[in-house]
Order: sequence, then structure tokens, then C-alpha cells
Amino acid sequence: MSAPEVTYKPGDFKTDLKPVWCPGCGDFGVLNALYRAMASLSLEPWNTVILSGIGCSSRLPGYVATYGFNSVHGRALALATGVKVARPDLTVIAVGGDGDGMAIGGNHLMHSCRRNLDVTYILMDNEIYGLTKGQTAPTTPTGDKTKSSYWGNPEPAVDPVELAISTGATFVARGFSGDLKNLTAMIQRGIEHRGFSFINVMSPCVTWRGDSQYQLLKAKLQELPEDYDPTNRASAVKYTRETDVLTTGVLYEAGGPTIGDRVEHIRMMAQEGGKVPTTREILERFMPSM
Ligand SMILES: Cc1ncc(C[n+]2csc(CCOP(=O)(O)OP(=O)(O)O)c2C)c(N)n1
Ligand code: SF4
Ligand SMILES: [Mg+2]
Repeated sequence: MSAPEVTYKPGDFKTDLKPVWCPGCGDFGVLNALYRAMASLSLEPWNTVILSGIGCSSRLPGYVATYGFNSVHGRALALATGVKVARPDLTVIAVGGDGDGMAIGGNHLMHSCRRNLDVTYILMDNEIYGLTKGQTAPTTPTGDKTKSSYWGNPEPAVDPVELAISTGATFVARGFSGDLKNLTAMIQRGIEHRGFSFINVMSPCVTWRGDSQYQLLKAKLQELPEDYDPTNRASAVKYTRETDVLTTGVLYEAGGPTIGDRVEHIRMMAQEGGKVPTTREILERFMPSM
């Protein structure tokens, strides 16, 4: 007899911790969308891990009743890689901010994309360092005044979606924290996707970017055309570096082996008749005189 299937409600994933985010912070919307997506997928809390770096957004694992770890600035994906290698059977979700993922953690994003690590990464993009009180981040638009750029940000901004597509992520989406319905569907699809799923969520910081950030983002929102083909990489790139509009939806989705598949293939080759060299033979390759 098979075990009865457990169903969950979004509230089942709440912990006793009350989020310490400022009232009106966009991250509340992301958390709610995640609760809903997890409930619709009936994710078992004991088989799910949520990892983050450091930042306001990186507090999220504490608010979800799964295994989780609020780790070190920029290292959410390094931890996610380790968990997935040790326990490929688990659902692994990484979360964090634009500073965490695009500045100090930028190289981890690039390598997770190209490896097609089977992890879902939700980036809460408020275009600012929120926790440390409003300094310029890699996604801060050029010219914007911040606590660390009084005369306006002199740097060109990065588009995380463009970066993810160009470095090999096999699922790339852009969402808005104020659009719960579409964001929930996007996160659900990202978790279901086999391979690296990158979801860049525009998530306003009311404290350091003001109310205008929410209004500005909302006014620019547009959805992908109904006949949009997400398997076409070139079409996906056309929706990056937008200025007057902000297109949300799943921009790119492709198949392909994950890094886990590739390593497993090598393991099988080594086991099935492949000659495994001895330590001495390996050393002799470097020191022929041995
Ligand atoms: C190695 C290291 N460098 C810098 C910091 C300081 N620091 C903490 S959070 C943060 C940036 C947070 O910005 P973001 O990742 O965008 O998250 P947000 O607070 O905006 O959600 C920085 C620079 C740190 N904790 N560790
Ligand atoms: S400082 Fe900004 S990002 Fe941090 S909790 Fe407040 S509104 Fe959210
Ligand atoms: Mg930020």
C-alpha cells in the first residue's frame, strides 16, 4: 500500500520567526510566492534546503520551515553546490540579493550557470545594498544617487538575466515581487526545471530606494507575447538591458545534462571496465623519473 500523498498549504511553510524586513519591502512578496509555489509542488520540508548569503533578502531561509542556512556574503551558490553534490536527491533553492549574487558572489553565479547545477536561484534585485544602508550595487542604474554615489552612480549596470543567459543557465526568468500570481507560477516552474534555474525578481527597497522604485518598476512592467518561444536563446537576449519597459516571464528554457549527470557518467565509465590509474602511475605522469 502506498503512503497517502501529503498536501500542504502555503502557511505550513511558515516558521515562528517574524520577518524583520521594513514594512513594504518587496521581499515579503517573494517569500509569499515561494510559500505558494512550495505548497503547490507539495515539497517535503525535510527534503528541501534553502541557502542564502548575507543581506536583508538573505534572511529568507529563517522564515521557511525547511532545512536552511543563512551563510556568508556571496556564498549561497557555493553552499548550494556542496549540498547538491552530497545529496542530489534534495530540492535545493538558493536565495539572496543583487549585491550578494552580482558583486561578491558573481563568479559563483557564472560557474553555476555553465555547469547547469540542478538548483533554483532566486535573486531579490532591489538595485542597492539594503542591509548595509544603501550603497551602490552592480544593478544600480547608471546616474542614480545612492548613499555611496552622491553625484550619481558613474558605473554601467549589469543585467543579471543577460549574464545568466550568456553563461549557460538553462532556465532564466524575470519577475516582480508585486505580481504574486505570475511570480508564484515562475518559481514553481523554476523548481520543476531540471538544471540551473535563475529567477531575477525585481524586489523594491522602500527604505533606500524610496516608494518611487515600486511605482517606476510597476509602470514599466510588460508580459511576454503569448506566442513567445522560450527555447530561442537569441529572442531571450532581446529582452535584456531594457530601459523603458521591464518584461517579465520565463525568457529562456532549454534541456541538457546537469553537472551531476556529467559526473555520474564519468563515474560509470571508471567503474565499467575503464582502467583506474594507481596513485603511482598518476605521479609518474608528472615525474617520469620516479
Ligand atoms: C565578505 C563580506 N563583505 C561585505 C559584507 C557586508 N555586507 C553585508 S550585506 C551586504 C550587501 C547586501 O546587499 P544585497 O546582497 O543586495 O542584499 P539586500 O540587503 O539588498 O537584500 C554587504 C556588502 C559582509 N557581510 N561580508
Ligand atoms: S532596507 Fe530595504 S531591502 Fe532591507 S528590509 Fe528594508 S526595505 Fe527591505
Ligand atoms: Mg540588494
